[in-house]
Amino acid sequence: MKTKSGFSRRALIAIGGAAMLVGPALAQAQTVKVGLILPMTGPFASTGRQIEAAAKLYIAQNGATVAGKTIELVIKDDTGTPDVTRRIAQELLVNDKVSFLAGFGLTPLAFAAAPLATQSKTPLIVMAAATSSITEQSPFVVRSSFTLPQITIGIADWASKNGIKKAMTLVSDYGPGIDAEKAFKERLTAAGGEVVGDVRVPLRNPDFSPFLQRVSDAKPDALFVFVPSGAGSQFMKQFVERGLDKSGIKLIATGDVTDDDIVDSMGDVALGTITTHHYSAAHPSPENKAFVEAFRKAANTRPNFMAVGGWDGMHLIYEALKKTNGATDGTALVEAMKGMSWVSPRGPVSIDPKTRDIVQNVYVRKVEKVNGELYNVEFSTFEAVPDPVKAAK
Ligand code: VNL
Repeated sequence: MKTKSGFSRRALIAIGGAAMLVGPALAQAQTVKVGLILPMTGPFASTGRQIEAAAKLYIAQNGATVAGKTIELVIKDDTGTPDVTRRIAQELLVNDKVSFLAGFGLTPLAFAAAPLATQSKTPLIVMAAATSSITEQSPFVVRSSFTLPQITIGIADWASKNGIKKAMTLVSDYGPGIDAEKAFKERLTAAGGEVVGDVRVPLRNPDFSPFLQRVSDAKPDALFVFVPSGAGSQFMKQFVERGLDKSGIKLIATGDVTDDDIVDSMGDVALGTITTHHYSAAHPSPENKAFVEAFRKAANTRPNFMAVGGWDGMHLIYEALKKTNGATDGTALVEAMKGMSWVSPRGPVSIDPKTRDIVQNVYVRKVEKVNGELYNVEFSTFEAVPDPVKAAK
């Protein structure tokens, strides 16, 4: 029996059935999932909040569709615990079938997930963690944050050019701190300076005061500090409690210490602190002004360097998908990211095709008051700096 359309009823039922089978499969293929694993609770929750807000803002501003695919963020809280990161990454790969793993607030978390990226051939975008060796843990790791050696050599250069002969170092006792300590020491020593004392403090709940007493007694020209994003407030409080702000010992640091998220709440004791870093909310470019304004509207706070890592990580994902015409083969996506360059809110950046690390400007900054708020005001630039550890290999 023929229907009005000329097809037999049976044929129509067959076509309908096929459409029902193909329909959901097609709809699913149109969605590309990004598994965003972040510390949303615990001591590093500010990192998670900043990256989440930036990734959502990127999608809001650029649209959820790229190369015919709909981007869907699947956000998971790893609480900053490596075992949790690994389990979540596994679930995202197996159950959610994500095409990208992204986030990674701290070095041990990136290390925990990297083997899974290799096994599953999934791009893993490191938006925060900054130990040099992370990109060597898997050929599928691409980094949109920075490395500690990359930003530390600049402050060592600034120190030796500004009359600092004897310095002490204070770092968190894990990957990025050890990277920072080594880079600072090597660079200052090569320029004829000397590190006369070094200390490593625990990552969690550090008590800086016993060490700060030693610094006060030794009276070096400068104290160089690295602590991760968020921990700078506690450091600055104890620095003042020990009277070190009035000791004549110059405080120099990586920009992690005077993080935009907390610098204003540190108060005037932070004024004059010299740091080097790849991002300041006060970076004077039109791209950054637009970014800061939109971020403030969306998240009701100032973006910090974690936010910019999240923003540029999403940019990498979008641009790689454009290059593959929406194909989600992991190897092709990583290849597409290699050598990519763009203008970030932080300034011009590119992905080193050999190391998959980000090449970027490193700025020397001073904490100053701008319109009544404390900011890291940039006053000189080292251009297009690669990760120096891998550049030397
Ligand atoms: C790391 C490096 C984490 C720098 C940070 O903040 C940071 C890391 C949470 O690699 O663990 O500012």
